[in-house]
Amino acid sequence: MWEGINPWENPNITGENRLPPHAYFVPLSSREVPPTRKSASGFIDLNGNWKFKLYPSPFSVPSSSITEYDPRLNTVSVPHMWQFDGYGTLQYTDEGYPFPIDPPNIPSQTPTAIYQKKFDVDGLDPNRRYILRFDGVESYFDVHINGRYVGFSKGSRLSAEFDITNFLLEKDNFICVKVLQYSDATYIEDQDMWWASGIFRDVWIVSRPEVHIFDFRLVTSYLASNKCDFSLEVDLSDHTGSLTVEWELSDDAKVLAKDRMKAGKQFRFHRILSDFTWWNPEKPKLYSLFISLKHGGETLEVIHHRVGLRDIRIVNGELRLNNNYFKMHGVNRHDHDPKKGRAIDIETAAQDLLLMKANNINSVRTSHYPNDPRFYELCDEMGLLVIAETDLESHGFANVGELSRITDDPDWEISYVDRIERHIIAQRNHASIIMWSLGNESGFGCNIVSMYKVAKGLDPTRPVHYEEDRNADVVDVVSTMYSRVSQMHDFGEYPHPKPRIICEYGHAMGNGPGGLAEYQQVFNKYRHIQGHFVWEWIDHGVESKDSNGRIFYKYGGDFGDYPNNSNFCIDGLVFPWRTPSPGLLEYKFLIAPVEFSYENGKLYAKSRQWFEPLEDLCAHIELTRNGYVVATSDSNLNGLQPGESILLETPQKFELDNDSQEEASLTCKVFATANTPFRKHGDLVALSQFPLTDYSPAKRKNHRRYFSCNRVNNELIIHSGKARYIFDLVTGDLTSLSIEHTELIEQSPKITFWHSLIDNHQQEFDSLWSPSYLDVCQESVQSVDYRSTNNHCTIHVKTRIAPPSLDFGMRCAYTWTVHDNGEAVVRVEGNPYGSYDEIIPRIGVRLAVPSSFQNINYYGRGPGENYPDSKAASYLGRFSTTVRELPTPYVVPQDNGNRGEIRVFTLSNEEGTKLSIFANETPLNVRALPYSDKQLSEATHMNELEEEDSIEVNIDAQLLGLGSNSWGSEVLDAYRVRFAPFSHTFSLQPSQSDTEK
Ligand code: IPT
Repeated sequence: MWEGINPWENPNITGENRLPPHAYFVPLSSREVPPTRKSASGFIDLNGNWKFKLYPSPFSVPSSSITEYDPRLNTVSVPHMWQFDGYGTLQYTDEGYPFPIDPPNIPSQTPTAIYQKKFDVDGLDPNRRYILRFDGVESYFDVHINGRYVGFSKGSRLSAEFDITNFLLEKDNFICVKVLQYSDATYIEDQDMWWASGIFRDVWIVSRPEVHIFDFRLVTSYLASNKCDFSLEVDLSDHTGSLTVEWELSDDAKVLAKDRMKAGKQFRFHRILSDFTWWNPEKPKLYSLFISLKHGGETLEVIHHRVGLRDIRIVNGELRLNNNYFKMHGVNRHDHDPKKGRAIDIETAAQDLLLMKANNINSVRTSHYPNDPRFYELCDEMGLLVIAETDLESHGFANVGELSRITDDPDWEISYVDRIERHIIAQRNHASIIMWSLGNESGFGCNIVSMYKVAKGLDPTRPVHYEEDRNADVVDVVSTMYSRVSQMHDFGEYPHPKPRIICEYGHAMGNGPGGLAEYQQVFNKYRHIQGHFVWEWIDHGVESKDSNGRIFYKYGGDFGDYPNNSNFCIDGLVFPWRTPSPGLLEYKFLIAPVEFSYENGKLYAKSRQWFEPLEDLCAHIELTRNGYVVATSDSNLNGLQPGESILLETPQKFELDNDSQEEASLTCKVFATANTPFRKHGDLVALSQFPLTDYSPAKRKNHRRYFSCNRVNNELIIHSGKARYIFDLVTGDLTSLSIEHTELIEQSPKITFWHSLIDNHQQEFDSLWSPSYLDVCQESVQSVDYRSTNNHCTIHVKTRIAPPSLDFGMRCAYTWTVHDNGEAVVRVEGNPYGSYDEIIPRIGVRLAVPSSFQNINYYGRGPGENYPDSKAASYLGRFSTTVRELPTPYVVPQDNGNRGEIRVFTLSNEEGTKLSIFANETPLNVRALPYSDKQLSEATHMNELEEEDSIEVNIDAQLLGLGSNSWGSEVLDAYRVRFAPFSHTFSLQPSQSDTEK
């Protein structure tokens, strides 16, 4: 042990007795055994139960912990993070360190855990080496076996191995691992995520022959479309004259290459392959490589690796895969499980990757640290391009205005370089990894330059990424974060000599992101932009149960943690329970492999794949008339080459009667026609719609009925057929709307500019809305008049809507016209006064109906939630749903559930009584939720929402887009709503099933 300085406060040493890094593989006894961890030679699984005790400080751990197994300690199940098991406290910060900045020192009171376990080594063989392997321990740990110190390691998300041969007994071995929550390494492990610690990935032992395969390295390069240069280097752990290395590259059909060589320590092989299939993300063809170590005829050891033959390089400032231009449609992914944090199991990680593929995503950035080594095998197999980032982020120094403090300090060079070295050496044989990333948000300085040099030395073949080398002076790819659409446009228009990506954008916090379509147009337009990665994949919510047994998800501050960044970690495209949010569906259809265009009556489908012809896809085109499908046609898309377009057959044309006020559109859907690992037959893969006519309001029944209008005291009672409207002539409110004694209105329509704040509008709230009290505007009625004839009655209500304490507001008017067909046309108007002319969340009305009106039928954009700047996953059609199904369960309650471009939205009860909301001059945005906007505003977690006795309906003529300004793009101008003069109408029509006939 290092004397004097605590090893956990010394960045000059990252480990002791840790074996040098090598490629990740599983040593096997022969080619016949399955190539899995469990069948590794001498495999001992040290996952599972360990004795555990948490101390407040490394200095309070008794020395007996290392020498004496204590069966009375609590049991935990490894891998785990102890804070998720109820020990210590979870804390969430985006960038702030949880302790005072004083590198390399950490608090003396750093929580420290003791893990103890007993294990046997059946058939302990003195002629073999026993290797103990940790795939991830956070942050510092030291290992002791049978009371003797083995070594220590840092680098939480990098694997560490120790040769423990000389420590082992056949029976009853005692291993003790001491883990510190923080160490000097914490200063460079400051990613935006939960502070949590423990042995969070697998722990296992394998045994190896005395001389064994220590490492191997393969490089595959493009020579011509059918020629690949394949080179393989194999290193043994020691020099030998008698051992043979033999290898074979094959698939089920044939052997592509094989060779053998005797004697030596390092073996180099080289082949030109022909008649093979290249690996790419669209067809991730893999071959099996077996490397055997032999002594005479006896096999000592075999390792197996799945090889993708592929070449990545930069040609004329462009990234090319197998000499092919491509774009990365990606996401940033953290390891997160709502019950286990970063101790996510590999099956769940695989589920993430399948879900990405199912949503047309072809790339993933492992933000901001290496994953379980098997993660890259899954990416090879499923076909995902990986930006493989190493475990480095010193973001907390930004809080003291010196982001680069240790990044530019040579005293930290060893620590920095160690992280890229161990990462690259472990993962460099994977086809899926097409770029290394030196880390995230650590400023710039000499240590980045050293990392780059080491990276290039270890792997000259792959480009290196690091976003904070802002102009790519050193690294190979120029990258930015959260650049706005206009800036991306400029980047595309005036290309940098190096290929460009945007490594983070589209901050998916809460409801959103909006504005992805505009980004995608720019990405698609410019060759120079080769990748875009949405921030981020999953919400980091922590699953909890309330006293009523309802599940909800906690975030920063919910554990009494302070300081914290609240729900800034709830910013994923998938919910913590791993189902897609509307944001993921939006992204899916923007990056779909098929793009439709409709010009001069001709419909084209274009393949947006980069490498392979389309396969197992069929276009299904629907001709709709007033939202009803009237004709369809199907076209096989198989065989369409990358970038190629075909003219599609469209459904038989029908004659549009120009006077009939009918709407027609072509809805283009692409369906999967076969089951694949990530798609089921019938899955919707791409979606577009082209209107064939202009907007026209939906038609309604126009039967004239019995009509009367009477004033009784301060009430105006209007009968129109079976419908009865009652207006209060003092307040101007519609106090009752009934049909055959069934009440339809619980709350009169009220002009509103507000809805429950969505996370992506927080900055507008802080800078504009909160100081203007826009959320607590008051309405004051100024006059109520009415006029009636024998077939209609008009009620005119003048009000003023304005915030308290300030002197601006809106002079408003409601004009109700109740007709003798039962319909009420409502016009709402407003004229602002005073100084406020900024953006606002909406202009519309809010009303409420009784909770029995659960059924919803609408003609508008569906089937899912959509907002003006997030509508790629929806199309104009007729849809049915219920009030209970309409809301989207955001972890932090906020406005949701909107359906745009509504022509008619009908709520009905079980008896068939209906209230229809019709659009007139322009289509509407409508949402109907089982709880009030007030509840949505006040609730901080999803379990707090309670269904109410009424259903609140927002009817908006104008609705602010979502944007992604919780950390990114403001709402684009086209989707802004201003506090400006307005005039809109909609209609209410009560009816009963039978009266419709
Ligand atoms: C950027 C970080 O790289 C990422 O980890 C995450 O924190 C994201 O922002 C916001 O959710 S950097 C930015 C916060 C300066």
